[in-house]
Amino acid sequence: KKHKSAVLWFTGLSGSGKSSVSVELEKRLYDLGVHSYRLDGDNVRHGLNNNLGFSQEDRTENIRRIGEVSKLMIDAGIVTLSAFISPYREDRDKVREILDADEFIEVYVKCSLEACEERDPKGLYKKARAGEIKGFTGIDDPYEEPVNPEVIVKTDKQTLEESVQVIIDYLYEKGYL
Ligand code: GGZ
Repeated sequence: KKHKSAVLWFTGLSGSGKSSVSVELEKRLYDLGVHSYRLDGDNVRHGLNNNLGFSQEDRTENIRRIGEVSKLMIDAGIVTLSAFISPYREDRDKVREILDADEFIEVYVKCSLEACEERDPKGLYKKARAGEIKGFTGIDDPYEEPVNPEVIVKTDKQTLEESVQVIIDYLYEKGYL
């Protein structure tokens, strides 16, 4: 299947649905015969980036390395799905800058803090509120919303299927698929 490779850069709060949306999108791409690969905390923060924590410096370095890995994957012809909070606009923009203009598709996984906190799948918000985790994004650490993301999915207002379809539609409309 012919496609144009790029990175779909998912950004959003913890619990916003970055993983769920990217996992479901990965399945859809597989069914379309498109070679894709998902980068997330499980395969990056536990390996390549296992020396990094959650200070501003470490988050910045986390995103820089993931950007470089994404660039390599794109060069290998793979549609790359990167799902990290990536809370700093400047860090995301730097990834955009090392890629060709049409290789960086910023997908803002938008979800209110209230809804993320309500979901709290790992109990991390509860811990952050209790002061057991310091510097938790959205609680006592910043999240800078994208200004002009290529795609916005609203996971507190759409179903998972609807969110994925919005992205698939974008990819067809812009000629990636
Ligand atoms: C935010 C944290 C923190 C702090 C641990 N702040 O919901 P999760 O668990 O699975 O996703 C979060 C993940 C964030 O890692 P990223 O690599 O995406 O972050 S960044 O892009 O900012 O570098 C959360 C968990 O790690 N986690 N401590 N303090 N999220």
